[in-house]
Amino acid sequence: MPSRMTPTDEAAAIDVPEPAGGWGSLKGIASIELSQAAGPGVLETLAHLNKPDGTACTSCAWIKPPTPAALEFCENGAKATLWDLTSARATPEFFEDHTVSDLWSWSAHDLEKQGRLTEPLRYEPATDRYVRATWDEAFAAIGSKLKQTSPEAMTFYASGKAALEPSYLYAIFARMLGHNNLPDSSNMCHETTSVGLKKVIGSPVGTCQIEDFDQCDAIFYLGQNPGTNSPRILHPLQQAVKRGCRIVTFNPLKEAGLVEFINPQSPVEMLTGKATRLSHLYLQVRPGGDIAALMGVCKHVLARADREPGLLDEKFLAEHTQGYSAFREKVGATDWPALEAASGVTRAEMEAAGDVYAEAKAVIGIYGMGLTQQVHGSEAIGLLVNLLLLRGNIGRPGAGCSPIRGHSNVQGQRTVGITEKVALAPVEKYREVLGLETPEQDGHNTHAFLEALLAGRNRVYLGLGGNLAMAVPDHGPVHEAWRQMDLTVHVATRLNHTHLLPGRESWILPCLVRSEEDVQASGNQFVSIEDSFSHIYSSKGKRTPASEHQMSETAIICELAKASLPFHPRWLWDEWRADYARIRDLIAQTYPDQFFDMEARMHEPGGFYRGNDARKRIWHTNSGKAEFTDPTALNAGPEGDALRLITLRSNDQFNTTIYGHSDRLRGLEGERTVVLVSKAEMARQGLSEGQRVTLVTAMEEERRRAVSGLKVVAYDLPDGCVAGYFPELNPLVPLSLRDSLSDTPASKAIPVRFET
Ligand SMILES: Nc1nc2c(c(=O)[nH]1)N[C@H]1C(S)=C(S)[C@@H](COP(=O)(O)OP(=O)(O)OC[C@H]3O[C@@H](n4cnc5c(=O)[nH]c(N)nc54)[C@H](O)[C@@H]3O)O[C@H]1N2
Ligand SMILES: Nc1nc2c(c(=O)[nH]1)N[C@H]1C(S)=C(S)[C@@H](COP(=O)(O)OP(=O)(O)OC[C@H]3O[C@@H](n4cnc5c(=O)[nH]c(N)nc54)[C@H](O)[C@@H]3O)O[C@H]1N2
Ligand SMILES: [Mo]
Repeated sequence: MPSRMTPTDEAAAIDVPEPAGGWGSLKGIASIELSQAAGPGVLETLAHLNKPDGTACTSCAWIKPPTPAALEFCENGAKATLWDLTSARATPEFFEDHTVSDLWSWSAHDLEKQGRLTEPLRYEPATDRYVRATWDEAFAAIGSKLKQTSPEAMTFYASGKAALEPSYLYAIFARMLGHNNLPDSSNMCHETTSVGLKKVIGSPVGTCQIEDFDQCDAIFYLGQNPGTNSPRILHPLQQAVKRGCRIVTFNPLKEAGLVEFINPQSPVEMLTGKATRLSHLYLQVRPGGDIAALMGVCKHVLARADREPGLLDEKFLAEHTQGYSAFREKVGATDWPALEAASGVTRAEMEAAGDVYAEAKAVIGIYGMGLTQQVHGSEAIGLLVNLLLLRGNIGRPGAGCSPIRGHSNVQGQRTVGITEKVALAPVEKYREVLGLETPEQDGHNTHAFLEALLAGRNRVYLGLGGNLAMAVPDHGPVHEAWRQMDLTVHVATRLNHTHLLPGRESWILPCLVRSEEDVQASGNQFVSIEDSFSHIYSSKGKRTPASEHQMSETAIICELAKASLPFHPRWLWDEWRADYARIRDLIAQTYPDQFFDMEARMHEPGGFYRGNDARKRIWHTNSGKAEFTDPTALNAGPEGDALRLITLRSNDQFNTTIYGHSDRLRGLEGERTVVLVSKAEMARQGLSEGQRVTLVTAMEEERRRAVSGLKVVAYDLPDGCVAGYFPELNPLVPLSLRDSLSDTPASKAIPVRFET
């Protein structure tokens, strides 16, 4: 039976500012290159990105393919790389001219624009300035403080960029000191996957491989914005569509990258401006509406199955799943009006999506932050898995579940031990290989760290990259508490606002970026990273470092550990620092099943695959089967009928790093302090375009959370929904609003109202 809406009818109705890719993306690269005045040789560096023996791009976690394109990078990758390789320098002299309080009032863009941090800096409270220090001073002072602090009062945060080698060492360093307080940027991102997907299929990561994209006939694409956040995905999506694969998108916003794409590497497409229509159906769900929308899709598939024997994979359902009948009953008992109300899409749309699903032999489910950053985010992921399970769409060619990760090594950091959960740490192997007794208490994830911080219990913070104080919810109280810590240490490449919340003692330790040459006692070093498909490959920097005083992340961790830990005959920090192959050897010994022979295998084109049992239909769940989710709510967001705010990224930012003030793919330019409102909502609220308004969090609470001075911009959004940028709107996100299973902050569907 054909779908009711044809691709052209549906997609043609969608009007977006400009296709993703194309000339616009090249202009984006050119403008940043000019404004940042990156040094000579940058084009050569870009040409090596994501090539075998080259540098793995730091921008996203999409694959480094075995047979790369001539230029295997996107606008974002180029921006991130050029931003790293700027010729601007934030030297100690710069800090002489500015107090920390003064710098606090600067914009994120202006802070980072000062360029690369060049020398270790110590905070001097008397002058409220960061001042030049030597590495020896830094390690001695930090080491002595760490020795005096009780382990449960310290937290070691990691942002998902650091490679496997420093990440592995960072995790054992924390445990050698006696704690598991190892929050990760993933706690604000795909933790919902690590916990929620694990619960239902026994795997904390996706099951697909790139070759599945050559074989699928439908892709369900939920809450991820590829044009802005992971443009290299657009190539396999385009190829799939050209083969006849149908993409069904669920997203409150009509994101340009999901509507159409011009391949910037295709001269014909560039010259003719001929874009490929990507989405066959585009369901503009309400924020959090995915649970209901997916239930609607399942309802239609189940109804068809009653008439079409063999439509469901009954054998798979019987052998491999649990909870199917309960889910079927729940779907039967939920009527269409309830699904329409909770999802914000019509029955006809859900049925059309159900037809695409039913008619596809192999289906991939893709998702991102639109699903994970919700109060019931793990249930929304569960519903996507429910849909896939109906026709056995996990664990066979062309099918599976494919979460799209953010930071380039965020998945890998978990793989090599950055986790607060003792059950996920390789406790036995640590004992055997390192003589390390892992502390028994689970540690802090990001949420628990913030609670400890607010209660005054966390005294020491060490950050391996990132900008945690700005990335988290509830800026006001968090920032106040941050300044009360005894010691804050930042291993960083550029200045950001978290550095400007010094504890009583504070240090900034400048490190190399991935594209820079890392020379240690045994010579030039490689590092390794893991992508969204669980492939591990090497990365080598070739550029001369920005400053002779910078150290690699690995070297900094080794020196900090030496300065703060007692001597142990098997803790060979000098040897590990001198030759990273020794660290890989430790990784291989600690995780022999996945990392055996790592040193040789990571150089294979495309890297080596760590494997995933769920792909083989072996389910490491409580029941030993793939588990159907019985949702507790129809909407993944919080209850109530307040307006729901989505916090978004533009293509001119990487998280809290703001390259510029353009959001080209959404046709928005010049300002980030905006709130996007539909014309209908503007009329209801009595707002006019360009007006400045205050947005407040609409929850019963002691504190009032507000952001003022936001410019009203008309934008095509579903009813009851507004949108604006992360991190500017983070003060509105209450700490309490988080996914119930994983603690991931609910940065989507935040209940808000206007105050004019
Ligand atoms: N240029 C650039 N690239 C990046 C980053 C960046 O900041 N800039 N950040 C990196 C990181 S760390 C990450 S995690 C990824 C993030 O990449 P994404 O997962 O794409 O995250 P977001 O940009 O937050 O956007 C999520 C999408 O979900 C949609 N959405 C919001 N609410 C809902 C909902 O209720 N349901 C559905 N179905 N959709 C919804 C939004 O409209 C948006 O299109 O990108 C990575 N890449
Ligand atoms: N409201 C809202 N909040 C969110 C989100 C959202 O969608 N909405 N998204 C969440 C998500 S998905 C994430 S991942 C987090 C991001 O949280 P983080 O990962 O903590 O933040 P980033 O902005 O990526 O960190 C940028 C800083 O990292 C440092 N840095 C850059 N490169 C390197 C490097 O190679 N090495 C080292 N050592 N340092 C480096 C620089 O100093 C830079 O200023 O934010 C989360 N917060
Ligand atoms: Mo992320």
